Amino acid sequence: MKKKILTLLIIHKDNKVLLGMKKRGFGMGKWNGFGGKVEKEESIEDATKRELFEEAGITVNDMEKMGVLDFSWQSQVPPGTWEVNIFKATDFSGQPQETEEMKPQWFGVDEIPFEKMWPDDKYWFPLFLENKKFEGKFMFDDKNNIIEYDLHQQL
Ligand code: 6OG
Repeated sequence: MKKKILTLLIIHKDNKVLLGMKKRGFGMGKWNGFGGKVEKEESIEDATKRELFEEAGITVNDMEKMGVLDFSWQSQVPPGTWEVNIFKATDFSGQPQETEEMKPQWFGVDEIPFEKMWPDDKYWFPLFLENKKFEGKFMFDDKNNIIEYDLHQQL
């Protein structure tokens, strides 16, 4: 089965998170962290930083891996999995700016717009916000509803 490796980084600073409105392509119209596909011969960490700069114009030095989630779609032909590696950073350099792909915006941790995010986010975001590490998998139908999932905190 084919596996694609992707990255997702969320800045979490002073009870706020920086998300971006995806303006095109996969996930268009949803708020999400910044990220994308890991390229050949690129490390996951390098891809995470590259995507953050491309999508929001900022850079991070330190980041922490918080979780790994496998996503798959029931009717996907051929079957495959997206492995999304989720990172947190607290400090960054530069000023978040709108790009062709994303429009960044800060949200208070009590005002995260889950109804306009991927449906898996409401399951793992609470762990992320509490600095708990996690792993899991989610399967979606062709309307992006969750059919089944499994999520564990990593101790
Ligand atoms: P590009 O197509 O922009 O990379 N991603 C997901 N994020 C969440 N929260 N839930 C999902 O559930 C996701 N599936 C993919 C990974 C896509 C970006 O979207 C993330 C990448 O950061 C299905 O290159």
